[in-house]
Amino acid sequence: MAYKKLLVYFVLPMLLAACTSSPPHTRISVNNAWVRPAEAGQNSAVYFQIVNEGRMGDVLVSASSSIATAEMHESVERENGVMGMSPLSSVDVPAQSEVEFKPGGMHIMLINLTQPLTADDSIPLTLHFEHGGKAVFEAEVRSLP
Ligand SMILES: [Cu+2]
Repeated sequence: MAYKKLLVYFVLPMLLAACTSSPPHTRISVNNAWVRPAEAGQNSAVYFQIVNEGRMGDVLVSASSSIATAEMHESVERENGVMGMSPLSSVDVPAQSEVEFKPGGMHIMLINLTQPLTADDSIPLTLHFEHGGKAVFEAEVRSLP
């Protein structure tokens, strides 16, 4: 009798937890993605917000695109006041937070586009996270400032 109670109260909940807690450590979504228009052979920049509604932080480790080389960049002001860009090796996305990629800040640089980006088109992009796997989304081509 005591053994059966133990099974119900301890072993079953543990089994259920093991089944339901598999992959999603993090709940990541990518919103409002847009990319600047550009000609084939040129570069462009992608902007978006990453929202992590999960209880665990995650780390953006890379980006990839089927139509260009994709790098994570941050715009920085150099000592002489000229704006430049630095590559980022990773970007922290803490639990319950929103991280914004925006003009003048972080962006995904698309280098040497294999096709032109024309207003109202959209292009696929993939972000790779340390824990949450990858997020695949579309960025709309927009000529915003
Ligand atoms: Cu850049």
